[in-house]
Amino acid sequence: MYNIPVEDVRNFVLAGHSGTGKTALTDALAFKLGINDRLGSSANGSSVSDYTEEEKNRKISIFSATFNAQYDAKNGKKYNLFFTDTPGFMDFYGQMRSASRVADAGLLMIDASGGVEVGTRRAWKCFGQTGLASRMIAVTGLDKDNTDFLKTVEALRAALGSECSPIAFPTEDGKSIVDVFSDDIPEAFKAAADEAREQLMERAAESSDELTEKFLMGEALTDEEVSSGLRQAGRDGGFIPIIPVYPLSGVGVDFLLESVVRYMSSPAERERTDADDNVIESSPDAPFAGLVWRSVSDSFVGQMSYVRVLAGTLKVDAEIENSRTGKDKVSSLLVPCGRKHNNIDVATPGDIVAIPKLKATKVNDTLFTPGNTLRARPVKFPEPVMFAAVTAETQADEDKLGPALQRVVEQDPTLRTERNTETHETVLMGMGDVHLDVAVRLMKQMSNVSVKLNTPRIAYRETVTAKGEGHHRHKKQSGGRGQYGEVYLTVEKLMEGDEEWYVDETVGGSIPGNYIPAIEKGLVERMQNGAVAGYPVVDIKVRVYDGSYHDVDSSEIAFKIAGSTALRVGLSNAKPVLLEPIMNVRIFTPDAFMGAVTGDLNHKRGRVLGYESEEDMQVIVADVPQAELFRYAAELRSITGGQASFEMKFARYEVVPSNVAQKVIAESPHKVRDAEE
Ligand SMILES: Nc1nc2c(ncn2[C@@H]2O[C@H](COP(=O)(O)OP(=O)(O)OP(=O)(O)O)[C@@H](O)[C@H]2O)c(=O)[nH]1
Ligand SMILES: [Mg+2]
Repeated sequence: MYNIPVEDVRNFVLAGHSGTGKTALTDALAFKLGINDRLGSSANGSSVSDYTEEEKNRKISIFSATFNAQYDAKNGKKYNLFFTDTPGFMDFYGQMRSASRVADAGLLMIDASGGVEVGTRRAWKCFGQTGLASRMIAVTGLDKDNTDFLKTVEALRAALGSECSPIAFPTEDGKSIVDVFSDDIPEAFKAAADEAREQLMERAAESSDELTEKFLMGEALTDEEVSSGLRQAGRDGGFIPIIPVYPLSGVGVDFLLESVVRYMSSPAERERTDADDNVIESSPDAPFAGLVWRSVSDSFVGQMSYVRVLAGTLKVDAEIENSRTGKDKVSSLLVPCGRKHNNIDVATPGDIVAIPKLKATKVNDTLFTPGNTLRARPVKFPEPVMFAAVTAETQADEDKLGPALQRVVEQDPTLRTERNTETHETVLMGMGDVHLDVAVRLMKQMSNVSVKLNTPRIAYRETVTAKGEGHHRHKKQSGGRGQYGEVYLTVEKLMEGDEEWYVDETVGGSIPGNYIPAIEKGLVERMQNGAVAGYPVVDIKVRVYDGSYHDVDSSEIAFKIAGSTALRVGLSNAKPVLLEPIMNVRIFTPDAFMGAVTGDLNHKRGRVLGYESEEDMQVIVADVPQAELFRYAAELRSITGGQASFEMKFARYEVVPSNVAQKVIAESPHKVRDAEE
C-alpha cells in the first residue's frame, strides 16, 4: 500500500482480561504513531478506540477497533502496522475471536495487580485456536501498589509455559524500562536478567543448525543472529517475549513497537490454510482473496465490510466476486484508524481494509478476483447462550422491530434473533446480560426503536400416557336446518416409527365417507389446543371407530365439531401430560467449582449424564429443562466468577413433573376451548 513489502507488515491483535490496559495501550500507540495528536483516554471518553457511546458510558470496550500506521523502526526500515484492540469482557468474546483470526500475531495484556485471570487464559486459548503465528505479552499496572514484575513473570510462566521470557525490566521509579541485553540492569533484576539472557541465547541458538553449532562451540552470537534466531523461535512457539509497559505515561511503548517488528511474524511468515486445507500463498502477485470478518452499519456511509487481505492485491475500482452473492465492485478502499478511515488505492496481504457499500456482504464471506477458487476458513463464533423475548414498547416500535433487529444482528455474529412460531415470540439470543442490553441500546440508537426484554415463554407441548375413549354428539336441531354429527374415538400414544396418526375404523357406513376428512380437520384443530393447558398435542394416535349421522342435518362442519370435541374428551381420559424441551448442556468449569455447579444443576432439575475433561477444564454433561436455562449464562458466571462457560443444544421433549406442571397450567396463556365456543 505504501510500497511496503509483505515481509514488513505486522498485523497483531491486543487481547486479555477486561481492564488490563488494552485500550490504554492502543491510545498510547495511536499517539506515538501519529494517528492521534494527543493521548486519548477511555477514562475521560477521549479514547480513539472506545469511541462509541456505549463504550464511553460503560468504560469497557465492546467492539474491536483496528488501526493502521507506518512505523519507522530503529533498523531504518518502514513497517506497515495493523493492530486491533479487542474487548476483554466475556460477553464480547466473539470480537476477540474474529480479530485474532485476521491477525498474524497476538499481544496478550496482563495487569500485574490482577495476575493471570480468566480473561488471560481465554485470550491465550483463543490465540491458539485461531492459529496465531507468534505471541507477545505486555505487563501493565506496574505503577500500582503491591505489584511485582518478577512475580507476574513467574505467574505467567507457571500458567502459560516456560517459553515466556522477559526481554526488558522496569526501573524502580517506573520512568523507563531496560533491555535484558543492556549493561544497566537494575540491581533487583540482575539475577533474573542473567537467567533470561541465557534462555534467550539458547532459544536463538536452537532456531537453526548453524547457530546451534556456533553456540555449542562457545562462540558468541551476533545481535543480528540473536534477533533473527528469536524471531524464528517465536514463530515456532519456543519463545514468547514478556515486556513491561506503562500505557498511561507511554514508558515502554517504543520498546514494544521495536519488539513488534523484531519478534512478531509477518503475514508471509504465518502459514494459513483455506477452507479446503490448501496453503494460502501470502503474495501480492497471487489472485486476490480476502475474508470479511466484521460488518458495521454506519449511519453516514451505510454498510462497511472489514476485510483481511489473505492473498493478492486489491485495487480500488476492482471487480470482485463474493461466493455467496456474486459479482461486486470495490468503489472505494479504506484503511481503518479506529472511527476514522483513510482512502487508499491498493491493499496487499496482511492488510485490513474497509470497503463501503458492498452488496449484501456478511461476516465470513470470501471476496475474491473472479475465477479464484480460494475460500477463506470462516471465523468460528461461539453459540449464543442467553435468551430473551423482545417486545416493542409501542405500536410504532413494533412496526420497525424486524428491520431494527436485523440491523444489530447483522453486525454481530454472536447475536441472533428467531421467531418462535409456537410461542409467537421474537427471541433475541446473545452471550450474556450485558450483550443483550447493549443490543437493545443499539436498536434505540441505530433505528430509534424501543424494546423490552422478558423471559421467553416455553414451547410446552402435550401428549397422552394411556388409552382414552372420546365421544361427542353435536346436535342442534331447533328451528331451520339443524346440525348433527356423532363421533366415537380412542386416543393413545403414537408408537415410535408409526407415521399414521389418524385411522378411520368405522364400519357399515356409520359415518359416510365424505365426512371423514371433516373429522380429521376437527382433530387437527384440536391438536393445536390440548386438554391440559391448551398447548399443542403431539405423538398421539386417534382411531375413529363409530358414529352416527342424520340424512338432512349432518354437515362437514357438524362432524368437524364432533371430532374436535370427541378428541378433547378422549385426551382428558388418556392421562394427558405436559411436555417441556430438555437441553443437553456441556459445562466447562475449573475443578474447584465442580461441587457448586453440580449443586446448582440439582436445583435446576438437571440430570448429570457424565463427566469429561478437556485441557485444564472439567466438563459436566447434563440434561436440563430449557425453562431453567434462559439466564444460566449469567448465573453460571456468578457461581464461578466467570471461570466457567457452557454450550447447549436441544435434546428432546420430556414430561413435566406434576408439581411443576401445576404452575405451568396456572400460568398458561392458552385456554382449553371447545370448537362450538
Ligand atoms: N494505574 C494504571 N492504570 C491503567 C493502566 N493501564 C490502564 N489503566 C487504566 O485502567 C482502566 C482500564 O483500562 P482499559 O485500557 O480501558 O482496559 P481494557 O483492557 O481495554 O479493558 P476492556 O476493554 O474492558 O477489555 C482505564 O481507566 C485505564 O486508564 C496501568 O498500567 N496503570
Ligand atoms: Mg478496552
